[in-house]
Amino acid sequence: MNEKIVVKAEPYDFEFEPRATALMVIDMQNDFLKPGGFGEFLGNDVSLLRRAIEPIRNVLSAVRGTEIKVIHTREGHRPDLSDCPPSKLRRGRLKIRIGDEGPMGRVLVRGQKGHEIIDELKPLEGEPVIDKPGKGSFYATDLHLILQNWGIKYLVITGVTTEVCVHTTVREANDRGYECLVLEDCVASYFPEFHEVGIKMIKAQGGIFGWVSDSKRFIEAIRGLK
Ligand code: TIU
Repeated sequence: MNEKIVVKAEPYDFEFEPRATALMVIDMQNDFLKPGGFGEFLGNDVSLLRRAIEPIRNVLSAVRGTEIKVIHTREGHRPDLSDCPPSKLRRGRLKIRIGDEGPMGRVLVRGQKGHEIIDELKPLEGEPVIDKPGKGSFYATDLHLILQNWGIKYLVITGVTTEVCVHTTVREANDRGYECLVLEDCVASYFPEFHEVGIKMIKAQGGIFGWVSDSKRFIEAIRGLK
């Protein structure tokens, strides 16, 4: 479908072509959402992120079967940690660090239980999963190449955490010319005040980084695509 769809959003309506749009689900991994993972070892209450799960599930089921593409990301490292900057390893003076053995296997290491996407949001066949060593989804990954090959111009952004991996990804995407729509109830932070301000920062100044809407308004807008 070449027609544009309009979603109610701030700072003003977001218009997009479904065939040039990808839904991104960022870092919905056990390591960030479950006790005994990296998020908890950083000193956080991981239960605060669970509020995003159901809205993301609803958006995924509305999008699957339409022309809108789905792409997932995971933050983590090679088992030999050769792609983990020493600064990231040292940061926080943690008792259990990246690469150490924890209740869900080695922390933030690819192939381990903690690194996997949570059961509720498992990717389907044909939905690429981007493994990223940093906070941004574009840094040191083939995300941009995949999006270019697909002809993507618009990104609908969900995942965790609002002010860390979501924000970094939105900033990277914005500088690369993508139009980003962040669904407020589909992103979450360990710090509710950072979430609130992070969302405000995206849509301030005429949408300096992009647009903000929510799962209900987005699902309403794409009703009829299937
Ligand atoms: N995915 C992501 O946001 N990684 C983080 O480390 N987030 C924190 O908020 N710590």
